[in-house]
Amino acid sequence: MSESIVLKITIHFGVGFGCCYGCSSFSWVAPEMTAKRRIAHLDMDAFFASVELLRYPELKGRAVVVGGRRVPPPVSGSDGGYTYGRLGDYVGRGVVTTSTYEARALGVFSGMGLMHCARLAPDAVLLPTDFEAYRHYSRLFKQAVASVVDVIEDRGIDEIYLDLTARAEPTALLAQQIKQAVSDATGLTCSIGVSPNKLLSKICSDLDKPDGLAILTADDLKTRIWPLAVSKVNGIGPKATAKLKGLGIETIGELAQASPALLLQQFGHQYGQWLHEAAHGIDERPLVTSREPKSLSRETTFEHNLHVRYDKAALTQITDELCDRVSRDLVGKSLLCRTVGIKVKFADFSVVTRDISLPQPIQSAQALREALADCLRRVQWHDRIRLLGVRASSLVHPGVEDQDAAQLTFWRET
Ligand code: TTP
Ligand code: MG
Ligand code: MG
Repeated sequence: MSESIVLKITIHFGVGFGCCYGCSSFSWVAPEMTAKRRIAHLDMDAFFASVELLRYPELKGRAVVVGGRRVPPPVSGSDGGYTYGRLGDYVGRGVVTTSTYEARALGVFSGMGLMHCARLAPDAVLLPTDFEAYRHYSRLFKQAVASVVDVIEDRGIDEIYLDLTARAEPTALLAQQIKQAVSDATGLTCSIGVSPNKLLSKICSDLDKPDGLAILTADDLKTRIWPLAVSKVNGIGPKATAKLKGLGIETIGELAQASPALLLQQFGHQYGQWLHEAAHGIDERPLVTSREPKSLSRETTFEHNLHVRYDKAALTQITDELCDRVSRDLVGKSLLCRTVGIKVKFADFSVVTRDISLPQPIQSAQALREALADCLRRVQWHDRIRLLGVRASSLVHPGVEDQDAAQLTFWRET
């Protein structure tokens, strides 16, 4: 880059950035699940509803639904007892945030409209949400687990990943210790799945709920995982599930048998590869226990100020190189970006930035260049240029964006 004198690399960090996708080397030939790690996924059972039952223990064993927007709390009587709201009396557009397993037996699940559920389970108790209480119990259970295990990835209000690889204890014993610690600290139950990686452990923690423990070895993949629906894989959201169904693929086993060429053609290189690996139980992502970047950027200050028209060739070369570098940074960190931005500093030291948010996350230099072209068109070139920068933000790990987006949408609705 002859024209530039300073190349600045900026990485902005944020705490606790989601989950990570370790860029496992991909092979189309006989991929195999490796068994060298012991990763656990712990998920609290009917979390919000279970916290409510701690407050109203007499509701234990009953169908209880938590949700809605303006649901009144139970009314306490002079005898110290409570009068609870009845789901059948609910009128409004609210949705179920969660429900007890007794309510699930009647067909009431997270995300369903409360009025629809009122017809399924009219006598169920309806309680309002109390996020402060859920956050309190979330902190308590995480502290309890941290007293037993020290490698923990926080994955949200009611779930964590644990790395048990270095522990000497047998898996079942260790898992029981963790469950006991959670129960002692909170009075709540949780379910744990243990397998060689995060992808399978996340599926496993759901296999034996509530109060479950599922331990999966590489040999169990075909018998316990392949019969499950593809939507059980974290990262195969409703859109991908529907598209796979259109291709005649409904179970994880069918996905594993699907031709890799077909997956690449239908879902693109990156997601197609990931689908194939996921179905074969391959996932080398490490636990993310530290800070992760929020954005990556590269910028260049020129030796001489450049003119947008007369120095077009040099400017094109510089932006191409910046895109190459940002792309390499993304690849190196196993990240994709949903937003691409340009920074232009003019000779008069004024700074202009423009960004574009993309429908699909990208990583390649070519895709960055195309996004950047859109940003550049929106810059008013009022002076010679002193500096150019390229920034990638809204960073995501491949394969997880579908479900996380769905979850976020729902959080906003409740
Ligand atoms: P989940 O762990 O998905 O569900 P759960 O703990 O209620 O039940 P399970 O025993 O099957 O794990 O979610 C944890 C909490 O997050 C849940 O209690 C309520 C809340 N939640 C939402 O707000 N929106 C959602 O879409 C879901 C699924 C859960
Ligand atoms: Mg849960
Ligand atoms: Mg959960």
